[in-house]
Amino acid sequence: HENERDHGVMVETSKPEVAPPPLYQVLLLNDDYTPMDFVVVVLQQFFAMDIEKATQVMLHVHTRGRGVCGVFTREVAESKVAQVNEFSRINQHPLLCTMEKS
Ligand code: NFA
Repeated sequence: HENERDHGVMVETSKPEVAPPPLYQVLLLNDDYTPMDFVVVVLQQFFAMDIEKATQVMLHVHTRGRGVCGVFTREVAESKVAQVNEFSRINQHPLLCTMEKS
């Protein structure tokens, strides 16, 4: 009876540790038609950037052709890409959002 006091609450476990999930960069691609102000709104609304960071990233995409908006797990990255592309289509802009393994 001295040895029957285990209440079964596991306080801590040890190895093997779980692997971290693969990460994906979400990118915006430049085009000749999407207004700069619209790209800034996308970066603020979908990637939680303030206006200064959003403007900086927009200008990077504009001058370099593409740029990273954020790095996420696959499901979150897929959701960002789908939401941004739908928002661009609804507003009749050709802006493209894509993702690649980081
Ligand atoms: N190149 C677009 C313009 O001159 C602006 C833009 C920036 C578009 C970043 C797409 C991405 N209006």
